[in-house]
Amino acid sequence: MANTITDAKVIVTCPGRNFVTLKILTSDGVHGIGDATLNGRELAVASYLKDHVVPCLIGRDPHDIEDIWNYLAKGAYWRRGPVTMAAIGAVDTALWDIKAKVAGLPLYQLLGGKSRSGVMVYGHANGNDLEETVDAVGQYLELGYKAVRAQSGIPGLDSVYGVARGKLFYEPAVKGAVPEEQLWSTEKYLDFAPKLFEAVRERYGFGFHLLHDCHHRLTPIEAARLGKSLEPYRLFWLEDPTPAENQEALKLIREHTVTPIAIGEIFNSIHDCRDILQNQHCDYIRAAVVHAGGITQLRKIAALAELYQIRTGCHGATDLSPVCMGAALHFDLWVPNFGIQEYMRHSPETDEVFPHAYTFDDGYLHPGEAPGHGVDIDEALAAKFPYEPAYLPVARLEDGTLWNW
Ligand code: EZ4
Ligand code: CO
Repeated sequence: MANTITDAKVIVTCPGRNFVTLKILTSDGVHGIGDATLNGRELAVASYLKDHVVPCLIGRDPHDIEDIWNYLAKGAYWRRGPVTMAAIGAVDTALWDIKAKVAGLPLYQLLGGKSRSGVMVYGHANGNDLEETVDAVGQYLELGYKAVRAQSGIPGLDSVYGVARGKLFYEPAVKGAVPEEQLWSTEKYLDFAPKLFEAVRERYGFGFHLLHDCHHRLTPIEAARLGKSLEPYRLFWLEDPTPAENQEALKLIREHTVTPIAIGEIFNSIHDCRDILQNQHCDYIRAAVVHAGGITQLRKIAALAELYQIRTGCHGATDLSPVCMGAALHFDLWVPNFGIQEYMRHSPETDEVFPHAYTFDDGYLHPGEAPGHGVDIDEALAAKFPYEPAYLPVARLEDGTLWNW
């Protein structure tokens, strides 16, 4: 009898932070898993999967990945959007996992084999002030990282994106029934940022890649000014300089600075990327397996980017589960126009719930040689960590105006 999908389970677990995982079971006894986590909107994706997607999967051939993708993406009539695409991304990842397990091969072999021996990753250095952040960069270099992102507390601001609150593992979502509110000042930030990167290069030199995330906070002309002021420190990239709804903003930034631009972690469709890629308005595209509809769509995005020498730099924060990380590493090992992979270490509890084949060595991750994407879920352990409401913060300017977090 042909292999068919017999069941699919949606598992919500909170081993320190919330994750949504889809586990697809087949008549052959092979299962595949996919990440469906959408930070702060987890239960919406869980419902989308449970109530609207799983019933449509039962009885289908798990090998028909492209057809199932189109069935879910076009067949719903209501296209795109983060909830829909995270759900489709989870199905797609689980199906690629199944196909590779049935083939007895690590997923990267099905995509076209390896294009490199390891996946260069960047770590997140952060501190409450300039000194602490500069020290934190040094700690990552000691661990062997070839690339480090630096985010720092800013004089005059209480809490800033990217800075841990006394914890080893930075986690932007805050537990509670409603989002926390934080104050933001672009003036204070723009005054401080060049001093930070000057100090980092002065201390450690230029023998490693240095990255920074603006997290959608600036206006186009402010971003142009920042890019220009950071040119002497030769960043690998400046990420999300402006909110990406207005994609023309990148053109203005480009006219003023040669600091490379990375964008796309909140994109969920190839159509979000299309104009930016075709106009060469970024240097790195950050779309991720989970939020951009899985491997099936991500590789089309990468192929379009490749035409313009734009490279990939997949989002890899802690809210993207180890399942997404595993799948991303197979993609990264294969994709011809690979740039870099973000890597925020998960907590030990999360790593225990999601046993995985990927390993870190001297600044590079490797997806491992296990058949499939090499990541599984310990359901019994996952059940011990029930969902806890948590949200990304909301930002306001000092006069109370709502801003981009
Ligand atoms: O704030 O993933 O580059 N990384 C980031 C992340 C995002 C979170 C949001 O859920 O911008 O830290
Ligand atoms: Co970012």
